[in-house]
Amino acid sequence: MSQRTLVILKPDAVARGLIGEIIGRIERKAGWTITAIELRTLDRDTLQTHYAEHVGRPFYAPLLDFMSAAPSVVLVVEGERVIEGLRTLAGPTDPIAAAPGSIRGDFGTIVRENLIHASDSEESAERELKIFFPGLV
Ligand code: RTP
Ligand code: MG
Repeated sequence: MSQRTLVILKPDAVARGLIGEIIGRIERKAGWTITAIELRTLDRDTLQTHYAEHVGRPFYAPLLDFMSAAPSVVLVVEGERVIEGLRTLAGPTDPIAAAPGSIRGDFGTIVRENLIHASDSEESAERELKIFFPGLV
């Protein structure tokens, strides 16, 4: 089943010079295509909408500070079961719990600065793609 997902290479990935490495891993996966890509500093309004599910959690304010402080790379990736596949490629939220071979497992440091966001379900992908790429049909 071909799907579309929203991926964000977070400010730590850009600052550490890891975007080529991460994009390379996505490109090497057979059958997946990057159909949009942009370097973008995310504003707080956009991030509040994106992270609405986390309002009130203790990590919410520092997460918004981190995500708005420097440029990210936002991408649309299309392909076979790409939503589940990108979550697998990223690894679990906490880099210490993430297995080597996953992006977070190989390069992650602390839980907030975990390099990559990928939509976690079809519903999230649909919602998030509209937030970051409203012109997409
Ligand atoms: P994401 O939404 O960024 O793809 O990551 P995720 O689903 O694996 O994690 P989620 O639970 O949705 O959390 C969103 C982001 O918030 C930061 N976070 N910090 N305890 C903490 O300090 C903490 N917990 C989460 C991470 O940047 C996480 O990716
Ligand atoms: Mg999430």
